[in-house]
Amino acid sequence: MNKTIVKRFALFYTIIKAIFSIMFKLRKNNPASFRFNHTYPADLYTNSDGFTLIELLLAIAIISILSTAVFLTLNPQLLNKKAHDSEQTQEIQEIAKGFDHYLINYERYPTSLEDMSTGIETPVPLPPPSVSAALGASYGFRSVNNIPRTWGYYETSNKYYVYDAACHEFFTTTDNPDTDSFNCKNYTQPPTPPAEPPTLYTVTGYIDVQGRAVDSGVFVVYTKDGTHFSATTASSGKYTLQLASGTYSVSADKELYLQAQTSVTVSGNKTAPLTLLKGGDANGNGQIEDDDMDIIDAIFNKTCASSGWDTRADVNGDCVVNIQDLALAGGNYGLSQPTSW
Ligand SMILES: [Ca+2]
Ligand SMILES: [Ca+2]
Repeated sequence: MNKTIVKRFALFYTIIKAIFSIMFKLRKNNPASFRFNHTYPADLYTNSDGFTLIELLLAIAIISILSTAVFLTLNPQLLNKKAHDSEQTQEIQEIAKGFDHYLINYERYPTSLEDMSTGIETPVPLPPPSVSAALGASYGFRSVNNIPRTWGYYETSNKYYVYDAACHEFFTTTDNPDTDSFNCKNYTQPPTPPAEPPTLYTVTGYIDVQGRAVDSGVFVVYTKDGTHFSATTASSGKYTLQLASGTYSVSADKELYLQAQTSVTVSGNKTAPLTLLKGGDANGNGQIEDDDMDIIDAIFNKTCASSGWDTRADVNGDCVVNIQDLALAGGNYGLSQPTSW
């Protein structure tokens, strides 16, 4: 029981005791002063074995006044509410212990009903269908004062404690969720530790550009999970990338050449397989056909200094369109991209 209440009862008892003590003394010293009517027969008020009627009435009146005062002071409604809040707080603390266990075991607070069911040492029972229906769903979104919240629940003493996963806040479904909400500041989700950076491996590869002594300018792209990693070849045709382990789809592109594709699995430092880019796609449409042959034919034997020069016809990039360009395109005639690696 509340200490203040005990003190008040003790005070109340002391006052009553003092009143009776005074009454006894007064009566003993001057019995006549406590008699209401001196015309009463002597045996009605001279009896010294007990109290007279007026004494009892006086005592009852004083007790009533004091009782009312004490009753009003104690305010049973407020006491009931305090007891109710105390009970809720105790239960919440029990739940909180469960959450602390969860934190210790999983290094985070639960964020869903499943988490709560599996993470708290005492399994959380599922609510009866009537409660599920009242709440709207087993868990999910619920509007509290038009504010949507995610929530779970915890059943105890036939009450359902709603757990707001968004701010890790508890409140009861039987009370006003806002006025009886419990501050969740002690349940702030710890920040997610930064992910360990993946180990990177050096991937080296070479691209051979058909018909050219210098193999630079090939755009190589490794793609995994929608993320692209690219490099451009040096004059030797070499490219280097730093990549995490995994399987990548790989493409190599160069103007006038057909795109080559393959896939490469990285699990350590490695050299990717060599490929040969096949040339002759003068019009850049991804296949080598009559149109490309016509573009080469149109300026056959011209150099890059000639009037009417067309870079598209110089497949091997040596500043002259001759039999070598025609042979490259002719040799690849009919191919289309992507070519195999
Ligand atoms: Ca073409
Ligand atoms: Ca050429």
